[in-house]
Parts: sequence; structure tokens; C-alpha cells
Amino acid sequence: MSLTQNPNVNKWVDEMIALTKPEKVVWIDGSEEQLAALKAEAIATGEMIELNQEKLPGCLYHRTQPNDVARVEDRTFICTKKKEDAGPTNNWMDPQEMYAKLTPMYDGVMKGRTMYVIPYSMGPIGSPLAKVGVEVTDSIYVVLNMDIMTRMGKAAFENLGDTSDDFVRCLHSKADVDPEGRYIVQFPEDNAIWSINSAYGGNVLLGKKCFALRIASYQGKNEGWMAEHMLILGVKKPNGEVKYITAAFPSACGKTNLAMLIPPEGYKKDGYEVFTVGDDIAWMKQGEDGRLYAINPENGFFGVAPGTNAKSNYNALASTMKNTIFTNVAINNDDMTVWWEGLDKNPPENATEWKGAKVNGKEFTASGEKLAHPNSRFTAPAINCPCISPEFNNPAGVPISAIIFGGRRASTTPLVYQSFDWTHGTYIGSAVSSETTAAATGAVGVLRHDPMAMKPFIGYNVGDYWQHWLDMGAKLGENAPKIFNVNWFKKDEDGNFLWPGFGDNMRVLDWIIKRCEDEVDADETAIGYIPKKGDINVEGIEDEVTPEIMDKLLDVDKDLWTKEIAEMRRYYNDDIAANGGKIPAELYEVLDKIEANLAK
Ligand code: GTP
Ligand code: SPV
Ligand code: MN
Repeated sequence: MSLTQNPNVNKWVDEMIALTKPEKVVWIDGSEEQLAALKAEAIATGEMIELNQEKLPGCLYHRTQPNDVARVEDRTFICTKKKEDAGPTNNWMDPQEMYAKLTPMYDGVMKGRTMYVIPYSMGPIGSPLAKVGVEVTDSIYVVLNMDIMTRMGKAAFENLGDTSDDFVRCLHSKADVDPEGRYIVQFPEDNAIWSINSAYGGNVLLGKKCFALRIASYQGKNEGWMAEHMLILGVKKPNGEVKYITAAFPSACGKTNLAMLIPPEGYKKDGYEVFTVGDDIAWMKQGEDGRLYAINPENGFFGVAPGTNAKSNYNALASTMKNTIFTNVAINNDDMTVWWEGLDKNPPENATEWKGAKVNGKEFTASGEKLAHPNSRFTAPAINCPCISPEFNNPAGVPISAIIFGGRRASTTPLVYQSFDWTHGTYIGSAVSSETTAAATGAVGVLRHDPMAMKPFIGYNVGDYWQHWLDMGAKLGENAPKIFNVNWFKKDEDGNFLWPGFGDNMRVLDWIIKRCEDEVDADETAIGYIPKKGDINVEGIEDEVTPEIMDKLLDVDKDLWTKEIAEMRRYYNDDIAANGGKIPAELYEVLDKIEANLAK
């Protein structure tokens, strides 16, 4: 029975039922009993595996098809009436053509299956920044993940009200999980998302990338706010004041880790603390006081498992100790716990690897095979996180002092630098490039342009998106956050990381906050402001980060940067402008200025 009087919702759900023809329809109210029954059913059918309920209470395991382990960017579409509105960074098809193509694929696809109707809110219920979605799906795995990742259930309908049409219509079917028939399609002009033939993460938890980034970025452009691929963290200073920072890094480039960092001993002793507001997505809007405020639209973390351990990210690991779903990690059959590369140095002997084969984990990993898929993930409730911010549910969000861009760059990009102003900061965002990771299918380790870490997620023309950034800056004026760029991934000649990273990234946040408060000077270089010698605190890591290494970390190599700028001009001209991206003149002016600076 429907959970809402809202005729727009009911009409749409009826249409989806008529199309997909499920045997049964279940409206998800979000109650404990309903979720417990769904878990029991998923365990009974083998869709989910129950883990050790003493060591990992409430935790479940799920394995996806080996062909279905990451986002599929080549099968992701933005369908707008005009092709130019999708722009050069998106695959495009005419909406009518796409509906015509997909409708037969959805026709009867849920025959013999149950359709779950999931009402959910992105953002705290009642927040003026929150938005409602309704996802219909034939996957219990999706229901259980959406329960962790969103505010799911009846309350979302109460928030929508009985007449509003302002909800995102999300249709998902795993169908046959056929990679050839896999489509992840956004219709921004219809507030609709259609996803088929996948059962993995960002492809199917439609509130996440599809809604909270692709559709929301389009809405934000039209409504004067921003949807970004950013973490949100708060740094509490010894005087008790909390400064909030957002950071955009491409997929699997360190957002979760930075959002949950534990400051080095010296900082802890001085009274510094870090709080997590979000680890993947920020929705930001100008507040009444003129400042930029951010909420995390999500309610949990869909985090990369490999590399997560008590030392690298204690808070993330602690978040996974209860009520968590693990996807494509390895199982330790001795005690039904989980394992992944980088958790510790003891792969379980009696293991099941991510594809489901029973193996001797020690021999298996010694032979160079991976027990956990590199993009294996945990879905953990945000409330589990020991450092979750007291402002996590604040409907007004938190005021942002600084915005950071970053990526994986073995060379060229220094540890940290600051933009001259917002326009230059927007340019820096447009210039983010990063070595690819396992978060999307395709080659790993290839340098590619990923503007604002949003290449796979901008729901409209990237040129208009950059213009929107400039417009937001103009609107914010004096109140605009300062913009920085960081690179934790710079390497030496032998391929070793120069910077220890993780908790030690606090040292860079410290400089950033001091810059925001005009507490520290900087050196002006051709590309932006760089820390003065000695201004990045290395107390306690002097052996590791010697003055020579710090010089390398902060070096702005003229030759490399001249090449970098030439590549940016090529990117703007050939990849973007030549393919229908309208690049704002102000960004070309920044490019000209930096080029001239370097030629001096
Ligand atoms: P998505 O969820 O895909 O958007 O990714 P994310 O940006 O949240 O990435 P995450 O924090 O999960 O980091 C992924 C990988 O980056 C892991 O393998 C980490 O070990 C590594 N990583 C994170 N921070 C650092 C760092 O400071 N230094 C180094 N060297 N590696 C890091
Ligand atoms: C990313 O790839 O940026 C993720 C994981 O955060 S997914 O939700 O699968 O897109
Ligand atoms: Mn992400």
C-alpha cells in the first residue's frame, strides 16, 4: 500500500509498476521490523552473507558479479533536449531516443520479482537544503544500502508533502546484470534517473552520484547553489573555535581519509580536533549572513576498503564495526570476519576471495593476487564514526572557510598552494588532473583531466559549470572561501611518496587555516601562494620530511609548469571549446596571466 497521498508520487510509481510488472510491490517505511525481515530474506537467498554477529554486530557481506565492480563512465549518459546542454564531458543521447531505447528493456523486467519503493531524503529531514527522491528497485541490496546512505522511509514523504512534484524519480533494475545492457542515465530536465543491468554502488544507489551530484549540480546551477564531489570537515582549534573546510579530490584520492584524519600527537596535545561532516558530497548555498554553508546530503559512508587500517584511518575502520555492509572484500572463514589488502599484514589462510573462491590467503596474496577487489567498499552509518561532527544533522549546514582541490600527481603539483583569488581558484579547479583509480572501470594510473573532481558527475555543460563557479564567487564576494590546491601524492625519483600523508595532512590544514585568518605570510610564485620556508610544521617528522624533502614538495618547477600550462591551453581549446564547451573568458585570462608569469 502506498505510503503517501502525494498524487505525483503515486502516479509515477503506478507507471513504473505498469512498465516493469513486478509480482509484488513493497513500500519501504524504514521501520526496524521491515529492515530486519529484508535482511533475513537476503541472507536466506544467499544475496547477503551474515558475518560474525559478536565481532561485527549487524554486519553483512555482499559480492557483486565480477563484471560489475565499479562505476561505468562509458555507459553513463546525460539526456537533455539539446546536446550542447550536456557538453563535452558527458555522453549524450536525445531523451526521447533514450526512453525509446530503454523502455523495452524495462518492460516486464521485474516479472516474478518484488519492487521496493524507497522514499528518501538527501540532507537532514527538514533542512531547507534537503531534497527528496523516490527509488524503485528490484534489489534488496539497494534497499539496505540506501538505508545506510540516506534518510530513508516515511519521514521523507512527510517532508515532500502531499502535493509537491519536486522529487527525483529513480528507476533501477538489476535486470540480468548484463554489462552490454548496462545504462546509467540521467534526465535532468525530467528530474529522472534510469539505471539498468548493474547492482554496484554508484551505479545503483541512485541518491548518491546520479542524484546528489549529476541531477543536483544541474538543479544547483538553476537555483543558485552548488553540488560538489567534496568532503566536509571541521578543525577545532585550541581556543575552541571550529573552522570548516571542503575538499574535492577525484574518486579514491583521499576524501574519506582526510575527512576523518587524526591529528599528529603535537596537535592533539595543543588541543586540535578534527570532525567529519561528510566524506564524498557537499551541497553548498549562500546563507543569510552572506557566507557559504555546506551540508552533507548523505547519511553514511560508501568508502574504499583497501588501505583502510587502524593507523591510516582509525575512524573509518571504527565506523565499520557494526551495522555495515561490506562489498567485494575477502572473508576470513575461521571467524566470519572481513579482510582486505592493507588492513594488516596477515591475510587469512582460510579465506574466500572477492569472487567467491576458497583460497589460502597467504599463498594467494604472495602470488600477487588480490583477496579484495581494489574498489571493494564498506557502507557504514555516519553515526558510527567516532569523530562525526556535532553539526552533522544541522539543517543550516556549516560555514565554509576554505575550499581545497587535489588529485594524484607524481610530479609538478606542490604539496600545497593558494590561489590568488576566487577566479584563479576556479581556474585551479578546472585544471585538476589526476591518475585514474579503480573507482571506475578502465585503466588505472593514467593521468586525466578531472575538473573539480567532477568530470564523471557534472550534469550539464562543463563550460556553464565553470561559469556557475564564477557567478557563485561574485555573489559571495568578500565572504567567499579561500581556494587551495594540495597534492599528497608527489613522488621521488624512486617512486616513493615524498609526503607521509594521512594524519600528517593536518600540518597542511593548519597552514591553510592560518592563511584564511591572515596569520601567516606566503611566497608569491607564478602559480599562486606557496608556504614560506619553515611554515609547514614538521615537528615530530623531521627525520622523514627533511628541509631538502620539503623543498622538493613545495618546488614549482618552471619547465614542468610551462608544460602544464600548455597542456591546459590544449585541454581548454581542443577537448572543451572545440566540443561545445563555452569557456568563460575570465578563465582564459587566468591562463594567460600564469603563462606570462612563467615566461618572466
Ligand atoms: P571515493 O569514495 O571513491 O570518492 O574516494 P575518496 O576520495 O574518499 O578516497 P579514499 O579516502 O577512500 O582514499 C582512497 C585511497 O587513497 C586509499 O588507498 C588510501 O590509502 C589513499 N590515500 C588517502 N589519503 C592518502 C594520503 O594522504 N597519502 C597517500 N599516499 N595515500 C592516501
Ligand atoms: C566514487 O567513485 O567517487 C565513489 C564510489 O564515491 S561510487 O559511489 O561507486 O561512485
Ligand atoms: Mn566519490
